[in-house]
Amino acid sequence: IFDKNGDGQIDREEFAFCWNNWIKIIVKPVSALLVIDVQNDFICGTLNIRNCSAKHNGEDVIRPINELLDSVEFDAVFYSYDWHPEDHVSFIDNLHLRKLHESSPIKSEDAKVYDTVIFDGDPPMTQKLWPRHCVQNTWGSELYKDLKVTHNAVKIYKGTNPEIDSYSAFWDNSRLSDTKMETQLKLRNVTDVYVCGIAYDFCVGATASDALVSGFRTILLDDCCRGVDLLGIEKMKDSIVKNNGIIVTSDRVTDMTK
Ligand code: VGL
Ligand code: ZN
Repeated sequence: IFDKNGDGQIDREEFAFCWNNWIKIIVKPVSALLVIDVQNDFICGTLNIRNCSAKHNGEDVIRPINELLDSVEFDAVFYSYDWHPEDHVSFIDNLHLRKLHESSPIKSEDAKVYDTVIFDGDPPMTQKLWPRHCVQNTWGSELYKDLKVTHNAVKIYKGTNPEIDSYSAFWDNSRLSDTKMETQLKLRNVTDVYVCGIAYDFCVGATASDALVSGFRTILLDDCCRGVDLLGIEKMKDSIVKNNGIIVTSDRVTDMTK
């Protein structure tokens, strides 16, 4: 089935047949779609990714994600929220609240948005500085209005500790506390996670990486992601593939289940 014509392509129709009649029955995949941080601030608010170097439009993820939700029956759908308190460490306008470590490459008075600094602490902590975004219970942290939210939605909140940033929807960046994402996935016997959302090179990539570490079959939906920096996106994709993740466009998922 896998390469009948010797052209590196699989026979789609035959694969779909085998998938539905054999593979699914033997492997018993339980699927979850992880929709990462599809929130106002990243699409049209204070951290609008259009202002970042890749010049991506976050709104582009809405149509393919909604199509996926309409055509594929995921066993679970998770929506993560970047969910920061007012005094969060990642906000550039909170820089005056904390002390930088002497090894920080950039001093407080010179720091600009998107710079990386090192905060004082034990151990000292590297942090990229972002505009104030996704403050808890504000418009900016709400999901974008056109995104479909399913009846079986599980909501995951991250970045709630003012002192620690959290890109991954599983763990904070210092790996001190988890969000219950893994617990909630395991509770539902999920084996396969499909990951999409914003920002590809930050929260989406970090979530996919952690999903692989936790042993989930991990499928990144390339056309359902938008990011900050083109080189960052390429590096993130390389790292996901090196760690046995799969990157496909969403039509590969919708086709297979028709
Ligand atoms: C994110 C930057 C800061 C993201 C969150 O969701 O990718 N990026 N906080
Ligand atoms: Zn954030």
